[in-house]
Amino acid sequence: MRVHVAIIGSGPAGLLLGQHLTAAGIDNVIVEKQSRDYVLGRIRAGVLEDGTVAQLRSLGLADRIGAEGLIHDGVEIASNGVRRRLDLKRYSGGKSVTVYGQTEVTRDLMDARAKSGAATIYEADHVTPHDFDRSRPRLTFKTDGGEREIEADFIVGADGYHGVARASAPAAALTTYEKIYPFGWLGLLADIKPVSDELIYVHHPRGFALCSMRSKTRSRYYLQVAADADAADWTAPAFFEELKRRLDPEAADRLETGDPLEMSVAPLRAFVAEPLRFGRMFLIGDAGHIVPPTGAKGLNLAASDAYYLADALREFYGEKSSAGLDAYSARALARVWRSVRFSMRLTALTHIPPGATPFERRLQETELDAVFRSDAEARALAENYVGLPYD
Ligand code: RFL
Ligand code: PHB
Repeated sequence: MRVHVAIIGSGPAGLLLGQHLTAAGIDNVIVEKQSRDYVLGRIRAGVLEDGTVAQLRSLGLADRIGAEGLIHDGVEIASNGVRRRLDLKRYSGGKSVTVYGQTEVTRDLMDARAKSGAATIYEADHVTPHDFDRSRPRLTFKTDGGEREIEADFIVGADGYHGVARASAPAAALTTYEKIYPFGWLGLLADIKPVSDELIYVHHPRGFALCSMRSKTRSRYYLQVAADADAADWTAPAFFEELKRRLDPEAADRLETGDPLEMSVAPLRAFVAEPLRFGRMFLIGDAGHIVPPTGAKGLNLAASDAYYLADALREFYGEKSSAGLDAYSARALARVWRSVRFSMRLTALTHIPPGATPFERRLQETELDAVFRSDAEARALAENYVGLPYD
């Protein structure tokens, strides 16, 4: 098999890139380690920036997100027992975010891909990129049918943080930057009415909490827990009790409880690989970078990477110019670092690190209070939260 572009990974990054390429007449194949159902079963992001939604719309995926996505013009921030609303729309020059689950984005993209006839190979083992330092790279892998090989002009690693693409890059060509946080997030998904119409980010001496949602009847809640916490040590009643303790009395009173559909712990880390190109192999999404989830940026960065790389590949095939491909890594990384900055800052403002002193907590409260006292502070937060422009 020979294609223009072979993509490793059918998460949002790989699927979005695949749709852009198919729309431009650039043939591509996606090779994925897991099954379709496994990929769809992963509960992850929930908040989409305007730019991400605009991409989905431009690919003809406006219907379901238009009908089911929840447009949020603000978020609530609770600190020192007081919950206040940040008007995102007002402070970002009229932008909003859309609450629409990553599982739904993935499903829409998979359905569109199936309709377009573009190939996806699921349950591929030992996927390995070869010869991306030469003019004819290859992907090899194993399926039920035996050993397979795909020749391509380019390979794209959209295979997440633990993927094979970045791991295959020559060590001497790769620089990585990493911070691992000494805490994680315990997430719970349940079919209960969200405690508030908008998201609540909670700063509390017992630790950060986040009340998010997937729909008007499905809630997604998170608690800051120790880095080595095990979801199996938690029960749903214990989760809700702890969440109530971190919420203000009015929200705590309103909190509905219910049986969890999912409970899991996610570690918090920031990670950036530089560059995002190794010869004829490119990295997009979590394969190249991870941000702590506090800023809701991971999926949105996967989307901006996919957009930049699709742009560059269209230029390559359409105008026979490599300029876009040559610029891809720097262009994508500039936006990545800005989101790393924002996500780490919001994490530092809202989480209680082990051993934090009362002094540090009061300072966090004062910082969060400043958001509601200064238009400049409010604007800085809102502009980043709704999503920085694509340069
Ligand atoms: P994914 O989604 O990890 O997909 C990678 C795909 O590659 C496959 N794969 C392989 N395939 C073939 N061969 C191999 N050797 C392979 N190794 C891996 C995997 O099976 C998988 O299908 O990466 P992608 O596409 O880059 O997408 C990134 C996003 O998933 C991620 O950034 C977000 O989920 C992060 N994130 C959030 N982002 C947001 O923008 N907004 C949010 O509200 C938000 N909340 C979150 C989050 C991440 C979380 N966790 C669990 C870390 C909340 C949480 C709790
Ligand atoms: C989510 O709904 O999963 C979510 C929302 C906002 C975040 C992180 C995760 O900052």
